[in-house]
Amino acid sequence: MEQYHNDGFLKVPAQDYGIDDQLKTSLRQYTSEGNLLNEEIWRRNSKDQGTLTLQQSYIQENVQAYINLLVGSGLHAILEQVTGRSLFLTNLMHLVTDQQCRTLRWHRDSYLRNGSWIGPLPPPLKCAVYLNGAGPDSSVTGFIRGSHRFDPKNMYVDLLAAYTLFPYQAFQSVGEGDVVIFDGSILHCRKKLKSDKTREAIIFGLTTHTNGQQPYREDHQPVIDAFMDATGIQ
Ligand SMILES: O=C(O)CCC(=O)C(=O)O
Repeated sequence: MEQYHNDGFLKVPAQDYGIDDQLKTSLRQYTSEGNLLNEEIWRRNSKDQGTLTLQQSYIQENVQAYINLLVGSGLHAILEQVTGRSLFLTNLMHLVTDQQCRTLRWHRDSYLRNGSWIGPLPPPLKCAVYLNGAGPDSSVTGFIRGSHRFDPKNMYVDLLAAYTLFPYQAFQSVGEGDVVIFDGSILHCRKKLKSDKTREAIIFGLTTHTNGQQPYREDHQPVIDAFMDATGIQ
């Protein structure tokens, strides 16, 4: 718990929660090469530097597998224990990063500028499940350790810090099914792929109050409903 609060991110190894081969197979049922080329199923998201993104209708078709991953596996309970907060699902993305994707530069999901908050408020908690592992050469999410505790409230100082604070940069290696949870107000990035191994990840967004789910309801209602049913929250 202390490490998460100090660093702003924490790795949870696959063996610490209940992900098994059956669940992995179910989650990867649309990831064949043929399907990845089918724009009905996977679409390149220009805002996310060309990352292949599974369309929401397929996430909804397989919603129980995603909820089993988050809730049934015990992962959600670990997230609450580590952060010391109640956490409510807002959205989820299933992403494949390949050679065509560009670098997603250093950014924070939520930050204060000129007295106004930009991005979700309160800042989200993100939970990335790396289905086929990742590392410094295969587009693992990178962080500036501890930067969630330091917001200079100035875009230029922030970016300068991100590109110069090398000792604080963290690009870890993660295995199949390993999870990294991170505070959405931390400086984070995703570098261009430098190997032939594509990266496949599911990223859950969570908030600390059910009010925070409101802006996501239009696009993610079935996923939010399934999460609320599985956790027994009214
Ligand atoms: O795909 C990644 O590793 C980065 C994701 C990201 O920036 C985010 O979820 O806010």
